This record gives sequence, structure tokens and C-alpha cells, in this order.
Amino acid sequence: MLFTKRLKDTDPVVNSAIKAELERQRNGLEMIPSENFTSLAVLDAIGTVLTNKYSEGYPGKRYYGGNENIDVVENTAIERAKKLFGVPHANVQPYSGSPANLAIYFSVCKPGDVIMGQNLTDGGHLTHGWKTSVTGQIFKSVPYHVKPDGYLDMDEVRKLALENRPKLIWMGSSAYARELPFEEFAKIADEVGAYLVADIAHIAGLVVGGAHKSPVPYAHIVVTTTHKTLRGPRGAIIMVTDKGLKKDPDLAEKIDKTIFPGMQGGPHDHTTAGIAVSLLLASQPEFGEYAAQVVKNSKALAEQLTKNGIKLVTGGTDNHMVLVDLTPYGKGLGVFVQEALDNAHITTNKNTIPKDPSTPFYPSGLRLGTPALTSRGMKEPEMREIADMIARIIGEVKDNALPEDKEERAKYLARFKDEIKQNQSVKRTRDEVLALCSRFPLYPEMQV
Ligand code: DSN
Repeated sequence: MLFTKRLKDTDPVVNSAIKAELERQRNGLEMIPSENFTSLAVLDAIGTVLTNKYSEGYPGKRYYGGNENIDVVENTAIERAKKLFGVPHANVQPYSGSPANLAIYFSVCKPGDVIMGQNLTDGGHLTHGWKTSVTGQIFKSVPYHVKPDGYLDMDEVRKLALENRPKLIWMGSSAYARELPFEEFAKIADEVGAYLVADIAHIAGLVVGGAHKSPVPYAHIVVTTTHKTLRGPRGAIIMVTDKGLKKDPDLAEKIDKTIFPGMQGGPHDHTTAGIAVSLLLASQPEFGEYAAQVVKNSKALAEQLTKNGIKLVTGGTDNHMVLVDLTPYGKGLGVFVQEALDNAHITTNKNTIPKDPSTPFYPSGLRLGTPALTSRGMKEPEMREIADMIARIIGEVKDNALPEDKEERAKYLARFKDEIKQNQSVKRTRDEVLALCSRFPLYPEMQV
């Protein structure tokens, strides 16, 4: 297991940081929607001798000897992914979401080609063409947006696609609380002859658990990370659909070649083992119950926040996340709310909202998610309790205003960070959080 005398004796610094992190996870409410608690079986698989092996290539076609066991692991992961998502091809080697997405670009596009993705500040992913990502520099990125009501503006997507004739269109978000309209995207992509790629990193667990529509009938390529709602280790999977193979029979081969030898060297075989285990767990009936509960929890959280007078982008949620709009109290308030919640042991992240009047570093929104809380066993009553706590903390900090001047801002924030530690309401909330956490123990089998 994780906490052996060996690690403590060999490296007390790293050992104590890991212990402290376990305590932090145990004694806090983890509400970053892209995080989760993986199973002990996955942790067992990734902490193994598989990390010792080089296996460049693919099962049966390796550049190194001694890969007979690794082939079993990788073939198992591939077959489970194909079956679970219902696709003819899966590559389980991408190190994580960003390299997976880069590999997709380089499989179907050339530098300078037009691509379209959801604008970052409208809830999109960095790697879908945002200006500070290489993807926004190598390719001609035409971002699409959400409407004033917060929902995707599909009329704009079509208009931009007809005007710009993209080679690739991304669908998928990192801060969008509504079901993705895969079918509408597919009509547009087919009309302009673009590759349609579904990045389901956030919702993969909901898709396989039956709590969100699957993109597989609509997209040519589906990509996901494995550590979010899917509850696996950090990694990614790229899948080619039947529709993708119909458009280009060589698509699967192109993707495999771009991953290796195009972009990556030896796969992380220990991670592949963890992915295989998580796919097995995700195929079991309990995982469907988990996915449904994630969404029920998210809806309960949204309803109770709304009852408390908190404004939400789109007014609610269909998935695992809720995006809070803090602009009724001013601009750039996300940093204050995140800091105060951190002090109350509620971990969230400040996030831009559509048409944010502030900047991505000092945004005016807050992103909340239920995947990790649901993994701990929490249900609707706990979500309502937590929503009341979050609303209370927002009430405590809403009158702060972020100074425009850089030096003033730094001083103001430093003072705020000091003062919020002493805030009685924050202290009271922290006590409530600790009591709640003790009712839902995390990794009780792990001895420290
Ligand atoms: N960084 C991940 C997230 O938090 O949403 C993926 O974009």
C-alpha cells in the first residue's frame, strides 16, 4: 500500500507531502468538476513494476523485447474501451488530454488549417484553439460562443463553419453545464465536410454510465481523459468511430502513427494498467448508478444555490457541474470566493463566465462539480447542505472589489487572504465541513 515504512525511511519529505495530501483530500469537500477519487484497485495497478518497462510500438509490434505481459495489459485496455464506448478503434497510449488533442490535429490537419472550437471564456478547452495554446498558433482558430442565456449558439457555429470551411470542429467543454448537442454539430460538420471531434473528457463517465447522450454515432473521433468522471488514473484515450472510418478508412492508422512515433515515445504502461482497471469498473452496473447520482447531486446543488439567490450560468445544469455567475456583486470576485472556500476546506476553482467583464486570472465565476463528492457517497441532502455553506461564504465576501491598479490589487488580496482566515463564518463553515467529511470517510482502508 501507499504508506510503507520504506518510503518514509527513504524519503521523508515526499512521504510526508503525500500523507498531508491524503489528509487534505479526506478533510475537505473536493468540488473541482474535473477531479475525482480513483479506486484503490486503480491505485494498486499504477504503483507497480509496469513503470519499469519500455514498450514503444503497439501490442505485437514493439521495438523492445520482453513485452508479452505489457501486450496483455494494453490489449485488455483497448478491448474494454472499444466495448464500453462502442467504437471500432481505441488508442490508450496518450499521456494525457493535451497530447491526445495535439495528436488528433496532426492526424487530420496541416499547420495553418482552419479549426473551430468553443471559445475558452465561453466554457471551451484550452487545446481547442485558444490563443495562448500552441493549437491557437499553429492552426487558424475560429472560436464559437454561447448566447446571452449561456447555451451554445448553434446558429453562430453554422454561420462560422459555412464562412470559414474548417477542417476540424471540436465539440466538448470544460465549463458548460448543459447537455452537448452532438446531433446539431454533426449536421454542420457534415455540411462543410469537416472532421467532427468530441472531446468528452469531462463527461466520459456520464456517457458510459448512461447519464449523458453518447457522441459516438455523430463524431468521427472521440477523445477523453481517463481521470475525471471516468474515475481512472491520469491518461487519455483516442477513439475512432464507424463514421470516422467511413470518412477516412486510414483514420485509425493515422492516429496511431501520430501518437507513436509521431509525438510520443514509450507508453506509460502502469497507467495503461490503471486505465484497464477503471474501464472494467465503469462497465459494471454500479457505475451507472454512480453516473446518475452525479447528475442528481449536481441538480440538487444548483437548485439549492438558486434558492439562496445565487445566479447560475444557464440557470441550472444537465451534467456534473454548476457554473456560478458572481457578476451581480461586481467583477473579478472569483478569486475572493475561491480563497474563502479554501479556508473552509471546500475546494473549487474560480472560472471565467461568458462575456466575463474581468480576466481569466481574475474571473467573475466559480466552477463547482459533484463527481468527487458522489464518489464519497454523498447524495442530495448533503448537496443542499453544501449549497447553503457556499452561499453563506459568497455572502461573506461579495462586497470586496478588486482594485484595477496592479500594486493596489496585490496589497488588497494579501490583506484579504490574511483577514479571511479569522472570519467567524468561514471558521464555522470549516467545522461543518469537517463534520460532514467524517460521515463519509475517504479511503478508510489506507493506513497512514
Ligand atoms: N484542465 C481540465 C479542467 O479542469 O477542465 C480540462 O480542461
